[in-house]
Amino acid sequence: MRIHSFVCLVAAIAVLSVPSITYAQAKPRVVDLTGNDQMKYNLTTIAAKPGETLTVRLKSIGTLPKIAMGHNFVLLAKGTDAAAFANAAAMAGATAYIPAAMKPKILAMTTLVGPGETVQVTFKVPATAGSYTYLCSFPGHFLAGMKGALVVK
Ligand SMILES: [Cu+2]
Repeated sequence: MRIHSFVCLVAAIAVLSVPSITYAQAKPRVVDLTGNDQMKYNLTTIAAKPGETLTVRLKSIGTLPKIAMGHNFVLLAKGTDAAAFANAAAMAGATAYIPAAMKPKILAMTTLVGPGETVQVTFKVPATAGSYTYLCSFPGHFLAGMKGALVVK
């Protein structure tokens, strides 16, 4: 019994003294995206490498309240009908303008931001080259041009 306790103690010390693990992987590349009261992003194209880890940081630089001028970043799977997504999103106020039925089409997304707020999402860029639409799903914003393309190559 005493030997068992001693072994446990040694094991516990061994676990506690393991240095914190450091990862060789580089930090995600950060892309700063803004949204304004004119329903526009500052970037309509984001270039990326296949499979890279990207952090999209979205800041609302407008002054209108979130309930009237919320913004988000929603990246859609290749081949998704962005207009249909935006239409469905406009009806999905109860779920912060994210249509539940179309969630499988979303590759990455942030929550909604209001004036001065910043949110971010970190995700793995698709391995397949091509153009992936991102948009703000707040009602009317896609139609007003709040969209862009993640160009993977
Ligand atoms: Cu918006």
